[in-house]
Amino acid sequence: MTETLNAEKLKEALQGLPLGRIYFFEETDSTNEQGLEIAARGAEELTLLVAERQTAGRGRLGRKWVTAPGASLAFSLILKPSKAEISHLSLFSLLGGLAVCRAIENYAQIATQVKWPNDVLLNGMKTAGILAESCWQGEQLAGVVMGIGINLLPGSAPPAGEVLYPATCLQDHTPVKVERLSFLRAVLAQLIVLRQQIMDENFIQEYTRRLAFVNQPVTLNSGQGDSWSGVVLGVQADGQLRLRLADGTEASFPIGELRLRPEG
Ligand code: BT5
Repeated sequence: MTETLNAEKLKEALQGLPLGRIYFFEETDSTNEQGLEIAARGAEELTLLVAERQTAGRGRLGRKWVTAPGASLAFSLILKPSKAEISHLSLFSLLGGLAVCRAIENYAQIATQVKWPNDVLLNGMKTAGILAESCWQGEQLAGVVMGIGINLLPGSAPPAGEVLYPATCLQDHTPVKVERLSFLRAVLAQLIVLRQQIMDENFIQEYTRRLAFVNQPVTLNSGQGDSWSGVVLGVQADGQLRLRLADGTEASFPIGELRLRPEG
């Protein structure tokens, strides 16, 4: 029996977290789309948008994100970075992935990995994806909309033919009974705590400890047909991925328009 979400249950489950306004949608196009609109109108810090169904859930580079009502979590959190945080904006992309990793580890006592920049893997399969989008008004950053989609319960991971990379759901990896609302609370609590550490050295170290494919060959593809192959060395302080290329040189790649694939 899947538990349905509603605004009251959400508010109750998230009580005590320092959130701004909470929006619940039975159905919407995309919580990120709605979040960008709300951010543009001037949102409260840590405004949360949660949807049971998304008709136009999106990933990076215009890709689609699939949400299974009753079994997934799809939400967006509006963060309003301070001046100091704005100089570390690229790390906001990594923040969501790391928060989901930590939440899974605490909730289910299992190991996680991040596929750069921010896909969360369980046993080599994708269980969560993050889409961080900035809302600019001229020179001013009105907010970062951190969209998170997580496959939690059976039936939430799309079948192999529908995804670019094997997908899984958390419940398939743990005997702990996964419950969507308590898991949502766990992720948000981690996000709020980790955000305070985003400018500490330890933040990128913690991320690197979970980095998938270290010392393994991967290919990075841009949306425009360029690709680079190399062995993963790690990530830099600003979140860029470091590869050793075939000619022996090292190169770093910014978070953004690149997609990583393991080779073989
Ligand atoms: C992501 O993009 O992984 C970011 C996904 C962010 C989704 C959240 S849900 C709440 C908020 N509102 C939104 O509209 N979006 C955010 P990317 O790395 O580009 O991966 C997209 C690819 O993942 C797709 O092309 C599919 O191959 C695959 N995919 C789609 N749905 C999936 C799922 N439920 N589980 C695993 N893989 C999936």
